[in-house]
Amino acid sequence: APHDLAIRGGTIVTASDRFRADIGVRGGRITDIAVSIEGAQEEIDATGLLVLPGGIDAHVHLAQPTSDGTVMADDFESGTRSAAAGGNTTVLPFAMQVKGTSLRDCVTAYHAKAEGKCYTDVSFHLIISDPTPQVLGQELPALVRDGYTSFKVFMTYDDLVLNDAELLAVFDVARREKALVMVHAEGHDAIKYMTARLESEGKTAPYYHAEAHHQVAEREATHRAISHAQLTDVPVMIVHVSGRDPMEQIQWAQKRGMKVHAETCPQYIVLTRDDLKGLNMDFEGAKYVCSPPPRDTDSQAAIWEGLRDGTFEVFSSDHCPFYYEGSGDTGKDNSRARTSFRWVPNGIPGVETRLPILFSEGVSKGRITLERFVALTSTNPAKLYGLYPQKGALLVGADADITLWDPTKVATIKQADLHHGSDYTPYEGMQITGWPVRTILRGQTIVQDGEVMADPGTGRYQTRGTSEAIGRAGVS
Ligand code: DUC
Ligand code: ZN
Ligand code: ZN
Ligand code: ZN
Repeated sequence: APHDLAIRGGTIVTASDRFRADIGVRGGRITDIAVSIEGAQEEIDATGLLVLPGGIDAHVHLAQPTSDGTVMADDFESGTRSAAAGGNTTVLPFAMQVKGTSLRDCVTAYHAKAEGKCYTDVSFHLIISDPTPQVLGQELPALVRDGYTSFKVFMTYDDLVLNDAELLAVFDVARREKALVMVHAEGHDAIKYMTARLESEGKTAPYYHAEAHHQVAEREATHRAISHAQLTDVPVMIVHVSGRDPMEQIQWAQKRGMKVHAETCPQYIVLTRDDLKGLNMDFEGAKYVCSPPPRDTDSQAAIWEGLRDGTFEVFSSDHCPFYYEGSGDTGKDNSRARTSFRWVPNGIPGVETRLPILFSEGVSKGRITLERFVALTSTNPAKLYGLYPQKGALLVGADADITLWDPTKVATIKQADLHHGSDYTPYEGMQITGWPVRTILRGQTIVQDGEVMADPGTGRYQTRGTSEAIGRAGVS
């Protein structure tokens, strides 16, 4: 047979179009997209299903060490298994520089952790925590040229925060080397002030994390990041935007033609700060502690508007999984965290539920179109992070990374059904319409109906090109 694989009878959806066609695959790549194609060794009947470019989750944390003894609940094996089960074919975790160490050595260490473990393709963003002259002058430029074309900086956290001079210096390297900077925009001093004040008032339950990480602190930092980007003349990606106030700063910049891109996440459309109250202002609320925290229903409505109107180009999970219980003091529920929200690890799992949540709440409920869903979850991340058109597109010559989606399948999110390492999901009990039924990586089925069909090591590392935020081509 001329093809290794034929997918017949489905509805192909791209970032701009939908149509009925068959897909032919050979050697891991799409060779044909036509009304009807010749025979294949493996035939898949996709009648009644949507045929989507595989999900690309551009923001996940796997196997990152923490400085406080807590442990990340996913390594590259469980994290990419969970991603694949959730309809993703590529994930972009972070290779984090530990202060006082070489960035290159840190990157090498993450490759060792990922080697032979991944079910999906992977590529690393860098996290710059120690912008020494050596890092800015040699290591970072060399790494960008080696295909690590994006990096994240933090405006808060004692271990990671950069001051304004350091932010400007890193942005300047991004401009010179044509890399995309991702910014965690929350103001460190404002958070420290709020944390101390709340603690002095005896307000230590996990809920108060949401007050300490105030939206005003996010708004201020977002504007500051935008100003630094304007001065250095560099495009930026503001990640995990949580609410109306920071979003308005982004729109302010975009209206003036500044090169400001933005990402949001599932927790900002389906959770609110009230979830951090747990059952009765108790420790259960720790299950929802992430940064920035979920806001309120007004912010949820604003985020939906931004997902529709293009303010947001990327929808990622910010999968940052911790155990709730864990063993000993390694989970969210650890002895220090019981004394104050300030010690609750910041992050929630979500790589497997990202696509179902956006599909169900967005497409099934008529808030966004199918094409927008594909743009936000696959095509735009590929373009903005230098993977397009090999990834993020159903085009002849592209990798055959394909997710078959049943738009009518009704499901309830349950921890017992998920493939991640964490011992809970913040989305327990959520009703979903629309679920991925088959995930295909370079022509090979890696998950079918929730069952893992491939071996770890099937996923490969992907060197990336320059972001389209920097070149001339646009994103949709
Ligand atoms: N930032 C992230 O991107 N993820 C989890 C925690 C954080 O602060
Ligand atoms: Zn052919
Ligand atoms: Zn962050
Ligand atoms: Zn994150």
